[in-house]
Amino acid sequence: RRIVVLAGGIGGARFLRGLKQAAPDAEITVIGNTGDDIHLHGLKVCPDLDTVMYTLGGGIHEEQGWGRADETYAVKEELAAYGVGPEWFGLGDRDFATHIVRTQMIAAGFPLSAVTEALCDRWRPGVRLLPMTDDRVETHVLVELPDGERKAIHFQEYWVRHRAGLPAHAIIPVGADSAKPAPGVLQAIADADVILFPPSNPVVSIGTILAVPGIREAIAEAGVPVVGLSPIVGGSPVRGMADKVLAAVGVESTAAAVALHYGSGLIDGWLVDEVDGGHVDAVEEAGIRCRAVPLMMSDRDAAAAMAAEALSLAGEVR
Ligand code: GDP
Ligand code: FO1
Ligand code: CA
Repeated sequence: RRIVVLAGGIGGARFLRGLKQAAPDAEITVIGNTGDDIHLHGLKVCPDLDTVMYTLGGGIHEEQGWGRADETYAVKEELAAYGVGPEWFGLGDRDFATHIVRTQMIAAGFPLSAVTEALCDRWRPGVRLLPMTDDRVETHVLVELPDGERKAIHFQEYWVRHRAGLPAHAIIPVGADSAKPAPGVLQAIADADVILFPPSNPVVSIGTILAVPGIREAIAEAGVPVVGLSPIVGGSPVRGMADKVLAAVGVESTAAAVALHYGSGLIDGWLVDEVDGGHVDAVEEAGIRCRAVPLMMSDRDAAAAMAAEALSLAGEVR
């Protein structure tokens, strides 16, 4: 069975770990968000691709959910001693090596998809990890500063530096409209038996992947079940500040509103958490098959049970 998963960082990675356990024989292709990517110290950093690669490859800092286990920050401290920031972004020593290899290969002419494959030769994530595009796409956020001025800042500055604490008026995936899906992306979608949207951020993770021309259309035309899982439980994100970016695109932070935001033209099935059982009817009325099941990825088994529910729902639609 061929499964395609659109993934951001933590929510996507932990779900994928469960999916691998629930469907050990499946051929899983992951289309990863690269809108979070940022250039720092001349290096290209791909937080979501790395989170998936490290989580599935056993190198992730488990509690933090991003970055490497057993990390140290000597390089960051030395840079700071030169007055070189940003001080608000924590690049660790072990992680730096990944960005050095990536940047070196890109400078040598390799596309990001080939670089990601090379990095995965070390980590062996057990899935085929494809960036959504080889082209440069950077999510920017139109924020309002305390003096009332509006300006667009990089998503990482909004998310990590300001903790999504500035009023956000728009989310702009800069470069997406002229980006092309990376090699293999459209083919994987066309060949899929099931397409899954893990409980990743609907706006800045899955929304950005869908903003690459051709990807949304390919999913709609694949003619296979598309099932998503809600990242919103009980009216709030399980982790992070997804409610802030949902508000910026005019979507309420409820499990039902996120399903309707994707819409019945895109998804056929939707899982909400048990506490959101009251939202099932609203989702079904919109033409999306919906079930309430436990959606907290407290451990690998819980994530695997969620993946099994998603595959079971996929078997019921279409
Ligand atoms: P990021 O790129 O690291 O922000 O990760 P993703 O975009 O893949 O996922 C972020 C989303 O995962 C957040 O909006 C969380 O609400 C959601 N999330 C994290 N852990 C869980 C969980 O255990 N259950 C559910 N349902 N959602 C989760
Ligand atoms: N998140 C933080 O909250 N603070 C950090 O200092 C930070 C550094 C960092 C370095 C590499 C990396 O791959 C991810 C990192 N993240 C950090 C997480 C990440 O940038 C964001 O949580 C996601 O991009 C949001 O989706
Ligand atoms: Ca992300």
